[in-house]
Amino acid sequence: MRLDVVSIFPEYLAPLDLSLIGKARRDGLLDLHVHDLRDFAHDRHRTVDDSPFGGGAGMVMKPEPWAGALEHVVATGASDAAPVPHLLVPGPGGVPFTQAMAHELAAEPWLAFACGRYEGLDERVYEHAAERMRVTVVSLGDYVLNGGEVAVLAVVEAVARLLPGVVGNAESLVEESHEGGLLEYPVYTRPALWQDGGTTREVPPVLLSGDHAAIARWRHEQRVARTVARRPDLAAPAAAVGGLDHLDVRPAVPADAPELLVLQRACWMQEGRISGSWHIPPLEESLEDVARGLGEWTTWVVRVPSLDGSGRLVGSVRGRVRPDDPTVWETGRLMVAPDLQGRGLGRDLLALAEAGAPQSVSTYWINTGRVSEANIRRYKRAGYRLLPGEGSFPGTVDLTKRRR
Ligand code: JD8
Repeated sequence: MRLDVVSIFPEYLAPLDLSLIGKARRDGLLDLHVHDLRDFAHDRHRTVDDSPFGGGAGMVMKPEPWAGALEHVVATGASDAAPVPHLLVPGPGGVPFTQAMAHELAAEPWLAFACGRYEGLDERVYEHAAERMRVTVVSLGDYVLNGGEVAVLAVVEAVARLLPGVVGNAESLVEESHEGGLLEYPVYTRPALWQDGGTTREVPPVLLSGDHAAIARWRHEQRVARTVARRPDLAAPAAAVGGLDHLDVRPAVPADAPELLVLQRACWMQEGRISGSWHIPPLEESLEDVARGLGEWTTWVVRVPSLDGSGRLVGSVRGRVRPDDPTVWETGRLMVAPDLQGRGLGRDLLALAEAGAPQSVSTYWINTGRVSEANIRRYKRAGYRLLPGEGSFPGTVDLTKRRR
């Protein structure tokens, strides 16, 4: 991978000579070039900034030196594989830099970085560059730095360490924070018993057990617990990755009714939109209807793990023996929060509901909108057979499955 960095403080990028990145450069895994912007300011004082049009504090970076610098980068780095670089311009208003973006950038042959200073670059520099190459304004985080160099150091390190051969043991890349959405687990090394002054500090015994399955389970639980405690914003998607196993599943209680009403309204909007009718029970039911339903059906709720059980309600399903036929188990209100769909939670919830059926049951029954092709495909994949004709409610179809 080729990297070009343009800055008025090229020495700021010296840390990229050190450690793994420095070694990767010496091993030819990384072709990094740092350029001084002032080399492209041709006046006696090599001026790169000027006062802002419209007034205001600070100075703005002039466009001409940037145009010259970018022209030089393209001229010296172009190849058939990559005639122009992907230009990344750090800025507090940019797209948040994430591990996912790091993976995307690590797949590219050539990245260039424009390090701004002062109040930023003349806006026409972005227009000029965008006419010649892909431009992404990227932010390191929601705080203000004095320039782009620190962001470039972070982005280059996060991207370069994903390149094959840069980090010796690639396996260690897998279990890191933000890989798979969970934070990292706690780590320990010798001594197993640390005499810390008057305190003897132990290592969790499971780590000394040699039971790799138990160690893996403990480490995953630690990752979920840390994520829930420190980054609840990451918890839901992360916890949902492994289906229901890492989510908080429990029988519903009356206090769940309000959140259930909200979730069912959100989940049936899709069916209402594609069926062209909002007259669907889950969309018309009142809070009282939902609360009454909790008394008539066995209902499960799924929450994001939290320290006090008040994690976000992200899924639910209910089941009951058909009032007039004890051999039939009806499953209903199977719902997964829209932002967490597509991770297998629906499949797991259906299995959970079926597992709740008493011995008398020999047939599973479920109903969905005639237009809900995705649901019908999902239930067929789960072994259900579509019954011909109109379902038990207008505009719906019934599906059944023999209990094995
Ligand atoms: C580039 C100039 C300073 C910013 C006036 C302070 C990134 N996460 C981030 N925070 N700040 C930056 C960043 C700041 C920069 C430049 C990146 C170029 N400044 C400016 C606007 C307000 N001064 C950043 N990535």
